[in-house]
Amino acid sequence: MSKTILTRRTFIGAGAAGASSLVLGGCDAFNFLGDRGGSVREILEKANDVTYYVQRFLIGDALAREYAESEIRQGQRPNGSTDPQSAEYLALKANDFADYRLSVTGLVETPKSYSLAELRNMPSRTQITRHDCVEGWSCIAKWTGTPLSVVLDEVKLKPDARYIVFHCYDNMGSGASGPNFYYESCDLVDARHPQTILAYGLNNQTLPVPNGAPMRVRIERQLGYKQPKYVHTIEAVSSFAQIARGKGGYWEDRGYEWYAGI
Ligand SMILES: Nc1nc2c(c(=O)[nH]1)N[C@H]1C(S)=C(S)[C@@H](COP(=O)(O)O)O[C@H]1N2
Ligand SMILES: [Mo]
Repeated sequence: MSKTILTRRTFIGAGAAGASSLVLGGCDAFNFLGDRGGSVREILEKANDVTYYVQRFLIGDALAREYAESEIRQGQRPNGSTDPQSAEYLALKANDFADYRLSVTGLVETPKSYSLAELRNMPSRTQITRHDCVEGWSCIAKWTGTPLSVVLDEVKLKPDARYIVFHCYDNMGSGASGPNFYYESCDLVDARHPQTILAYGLNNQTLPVPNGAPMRVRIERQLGYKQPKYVHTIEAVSSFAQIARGKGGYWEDRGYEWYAGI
């Protein structure tokens, strides 16, 4: 038997390192550390692309680990926005989200909108997973929701759809160009992944406001900031160029990686 035992993680690490050194293998491969200009950013973005392709190739459709009920040790720690103040959100909350509708728009054959009751009556999936925030904490929690794939099958994506964008109710702060609402996105592999759900339940309860009521998305193979809360619209797009600053997410627009695979 082979004495070289590669775990999947070290294998991915080796693959990513090899591929990254191909990207950085030009004559200025070792200059970038001292580079103060935009090229560091470009190199990091290319590295993110490489991570994305290497992970997609090696991991494919693997499931994120699921846990036992007994491994849930505390409530899901609320982070980021925990109490959105937009007028629209406050009005919905005042009526216990009875008037909430999730809109599905963009590059779809049949745009649709769903009430919470409609979402709850569709097929559901419950999973106990670990949420990892870039800030260095994690939480195991039980999430219940409608698989995004079920909704995508109903609205039928057009052939040019490449990404799914999630638009949220919370304004992260207004700037010169107006409010900056939280948003996120994923590719179609993650969108159709069996653990990608439109979650309305947390730890056997209705999803509470601090964790994204009435609906937040779980994309279990990615980091915490890829789990949008307070989602009102799902939009199928061919590129992010026209959305906010064009990087595919609120934090991505501020330098975080778009592909945040765990
Ligand atoms: N709409 C919205 N979604 C969001 C955020 C946010 O500020 N607004 N924060 C993100 C981050 S950084 C994390 S770690 C998780 C926190 O989810 P939780 O509050 O349920 O723990 O939500 C993510 N989704
Ligand atoms: Mo986070």
